Amino acid sequence: MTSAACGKVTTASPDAPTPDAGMKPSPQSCKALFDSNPALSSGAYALRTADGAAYQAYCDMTTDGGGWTLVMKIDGTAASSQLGYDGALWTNTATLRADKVDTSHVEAKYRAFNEVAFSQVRIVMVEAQSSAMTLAISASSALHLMRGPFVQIARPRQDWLALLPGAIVQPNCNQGGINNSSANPYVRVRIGMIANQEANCETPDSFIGIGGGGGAGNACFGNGAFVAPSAGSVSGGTCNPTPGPNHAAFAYLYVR
Ligand SMILES: [Ca+2]
Repeated sequence: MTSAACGKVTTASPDAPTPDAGMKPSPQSCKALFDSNPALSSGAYALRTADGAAYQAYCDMTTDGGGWTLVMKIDGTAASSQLGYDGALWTNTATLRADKVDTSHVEAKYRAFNEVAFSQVRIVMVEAQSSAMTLAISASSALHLMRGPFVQIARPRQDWLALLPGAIVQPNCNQGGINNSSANPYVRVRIGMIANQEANCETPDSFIGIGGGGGAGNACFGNGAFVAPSAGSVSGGTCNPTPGPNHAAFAYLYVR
């Protein structure tokens, strides 16, 4: 006996795959996939949008409970990085190297950034070693979150600094958040903490996080055409009472 399933003719026998297997809609997130089968290994999987369109995403199925969807990779070590604070990719629907679905150190923005709803964000920062931080933030997509206003994230200063061992920022302000913005000549960061030498958050000259930017024309950096790393930390130059180097890192942005 034969039956048509998903356009394919299937012969029913004990060895044949069940006709339903090919018709099961792919999940909308790595978390949904993980929940359906926690034994899956990390790698590229087919997800679908709310409208049913299929696309590929990288799923981390083992770290910190598994079920993490990789939405962006930010190369703070590259002068050509497109993911600094003012990069259009943070707030538009375009993707970047979305066909390269893996964890290689190549900057990318996946369709999952625009599509996957979540209640947690995980930042992984890689320099000499790899460190991670998980934030409790809910949104219908990373795109929706980044298109929105500033969202404060109340975490201790040392939690942010732990992302990048050896990172130095100024002593005050210590304001963590999403779209953590101030205009030039001060600094800004898409997801991270800003800091200041004054006892307020009005003139921050340092940050740690991803989507870094600002600082052009800042006297603390010599009034020049300063370019902040898109992932890493900026110490505040001569406006840090305990100055130190800036750090450029490679970063992963996951959601779950
Ligand atoms: Ca300042």
